[in-house]
Amino acid sequence: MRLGSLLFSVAAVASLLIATQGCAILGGTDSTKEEKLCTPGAYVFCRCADRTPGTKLCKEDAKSFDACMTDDSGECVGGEVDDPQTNEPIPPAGDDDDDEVPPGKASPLDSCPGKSTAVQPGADIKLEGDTSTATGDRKGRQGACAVGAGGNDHVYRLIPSGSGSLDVKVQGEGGLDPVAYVRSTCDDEESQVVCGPPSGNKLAQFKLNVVTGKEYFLFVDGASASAGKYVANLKLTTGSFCGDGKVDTNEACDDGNKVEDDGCSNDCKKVNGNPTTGGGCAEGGHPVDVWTGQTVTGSGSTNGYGNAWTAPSAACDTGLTNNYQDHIYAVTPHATGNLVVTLSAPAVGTLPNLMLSARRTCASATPATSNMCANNGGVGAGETMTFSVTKDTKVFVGVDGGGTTNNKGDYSISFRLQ
Ligand SMILES: [Ca+2]
Ligand SMILES: [Ca+2]
Ligand SMILES: [Ca+2]
Ligand SMILES: [Ca+2]
Repeated sequence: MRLGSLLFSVAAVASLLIATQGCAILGGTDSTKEEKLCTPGAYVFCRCADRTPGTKLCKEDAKSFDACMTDDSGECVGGEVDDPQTNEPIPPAGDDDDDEVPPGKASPLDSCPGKSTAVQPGADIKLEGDTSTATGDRKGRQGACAVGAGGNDHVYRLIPSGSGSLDVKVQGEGGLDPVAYVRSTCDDEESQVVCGPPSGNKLAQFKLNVVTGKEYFLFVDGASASAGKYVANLKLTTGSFCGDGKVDTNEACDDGNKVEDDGCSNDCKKVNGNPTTGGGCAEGGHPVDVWTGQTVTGSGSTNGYGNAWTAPSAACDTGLTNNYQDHIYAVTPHATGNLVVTLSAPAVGTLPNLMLSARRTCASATPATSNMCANNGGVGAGETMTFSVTKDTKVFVGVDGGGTTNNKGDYSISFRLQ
């Protein structure tokens, strides 16, 4: 109410000034500027056509939003309408006092997607509740958190506005012996990503790497059907990690997932597998990042790809047409030096008669020099090539068929920058 009376009581000039600034920030009257509307991953206020207040998530582009959602009935009925509060940031949970649920209304804590909770880096977030009045019963996946079966629980929909390590501590009081777990999909037990098991001192805790803009569903549950009051403390410390989708120092790759052998391993160190990006220049090549003194290993196969390089290298295969299938790597060296690429036998079976070649431009073999090629051995023999690379300038490496027969198949490869 204080804001309302302020707006109506101050001088008209001041009101006009506030309004004008508001428009400039939102880009409403000055569409020539690329203004940021919001902080990616943060929640802002919105209002539904039926006047219910809601929240919506700012997307990566800082200009658009997910659908406006209400706490208790999901997506707005009839869409969203403008309101003086629209696009105002929502403070982190625990700062406001509107946690109380009107009589007769179900609490968002009791069902998926849970109570929307902004998680801002560096903020101490305190979530207090009592599961003895909860109505939903979920449990952790097989393992330490499966003891949540039978005890009612609360669910929070966490939206981090930074990437980094999220520290979660849930302290039980009275009868509650807490377990806490996080899922990536609220109503899918199998999507659990971390478990804070019960402990002797009624403290369930864990750390979890989170990515800005993604949603995480935190369950505060009771072991052995216990229920009661709890205090959950959350703190997000920003930082880079394997799985944040960005290649950091000493990472060979980072595809942001937890799938092995899809072209980037879970530890971000190996490039095993045959991703679609290895099929040719149009997809940009299978990404590999190399750092001084480090060797990146990979396993792969040319079986699943087409013949992207018909003349792999002018130096290697002068003027000849090459019909063999190939796998193209896009290698980013993080220092100027020499790149050593080695092809060797696969884990199972014999290395086919394959060759290595490299290009400075993916689509053209012309500028390649003679050392950007290795085609010396036959079936079972490895190949090695060493050539100069420039810091942050991509080079393309093709594993291709060599010789005169049907040359394709499985191999191991390594990239070393020295
Ligand atoms: Ca439960
Ligand atoms: Ca990373
Ligand atoms: Ca992966
Ligand atoms: Ca080829």
